[in-house]
Amino acid sequence: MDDLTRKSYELRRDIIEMMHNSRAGHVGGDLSVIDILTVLYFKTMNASPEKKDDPNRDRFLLSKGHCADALYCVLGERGYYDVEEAVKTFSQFGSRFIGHPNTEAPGIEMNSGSLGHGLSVGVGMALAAKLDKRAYRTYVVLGDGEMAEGSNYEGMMAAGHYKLDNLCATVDLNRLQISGTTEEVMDSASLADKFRDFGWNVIEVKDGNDCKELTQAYEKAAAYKGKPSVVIAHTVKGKGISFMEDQASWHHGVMTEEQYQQAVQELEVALR
Ligand SMILES: Cc1ncc(C[n+]2csc(CCOP(=O)(O)OP(=O)(O)O)c2C)c(N)n1
Repeated sequence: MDDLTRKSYELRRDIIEMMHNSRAGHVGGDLSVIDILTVLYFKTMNASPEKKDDPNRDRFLLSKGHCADALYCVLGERGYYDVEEAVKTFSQFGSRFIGHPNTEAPGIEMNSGSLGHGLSVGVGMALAAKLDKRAYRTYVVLGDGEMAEGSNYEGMMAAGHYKLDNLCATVDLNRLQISGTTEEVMDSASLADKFRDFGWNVIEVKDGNDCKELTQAYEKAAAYKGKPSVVIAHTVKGKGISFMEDQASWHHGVMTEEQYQQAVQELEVALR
C-alpha cells in the first residue's frame, strides 16, 4: 500500500469512528470522496495550516457539503486542528464541527450543504485570481446527484467563457444519490459531454478511489492551459466497507454495534 492509499484508509477509520460516535453524517458519500480529498490535501494542493490565511493558498470548496464529515477528518489529519476534537464532537451541540461545512472550523473556505452553489463560488474565486494576477488554483468537488441543480450549468458556462484554467472541478461520480441511482432520480446522461460543450478539458478517472490515478489526473489538470478542467472520478459509494459498497441505503445510514465492529475489523485488515 502506498502512502496516500494508507492515509485514505486511516481517514476511513476516523470517519467510521465519527459516524459511530455521532450516529449522524453521510458515510456512503464520505467513503466515495475520501480518496479525492486525500490526494488533494496530501499531494496536489498548495494548502496547509501554516498557509491558511495566505492569499496565494489554493482554495478548496466541498460543494457536496453533506460530506463535511470526511472533510473535517482530512483537515484534522492535515494539522488544521486536533482530529480527535472533530471525531468526538461532530454534530453535537456546541461543537464547531456541525453537520455541513462551516467556516468556524479552521481550513473551511465556504459554508455549503445546500447543493449546487460550490461551482459558481469557485468560478468567482478563480476569476478573482486572474484579475488579481495571483497564482492560486481553485478546486471544487461536486456530487453526481448534485449535478441535477441547474446553477451548476451556469457555473460551467461562465468558467468556459472566461477560460478559467486555474479552476479544477471534480465530480464524485458514484452513480447513487440520496434515494436511488442518479439515473432514476434525475438522469444527467453524459456529464463529460456537457462539460466539453461548455469549453472544459475533461479528464476521466476510471477508478476514482485509486490515489495514483487521481494524482495523475490532477497533474494533467494543472498542466492544461486555456480551459478549466474537470476530473470525472468513477467512484464507489461506501468504498472500503463491504456491506456499504454501492448501496443507496448507506447514504446516511447509522451502524449497529455489530456493523461498527465489522467495519473497524475490515479497515484493520486493509491497513495490515
Ligand atoms: C439544494 C439541496 N437539495 C436537496 C438536498 C438534500 N440532499 C442531500 S445529499 C443529496 C443527494 C446528493 O447526491 P450526490 O451529489 O450524488 O452525493 P453523494 O452520493 O456523493 O453523497 C440530497 C438530494 C440538499 N442538500 N440541497
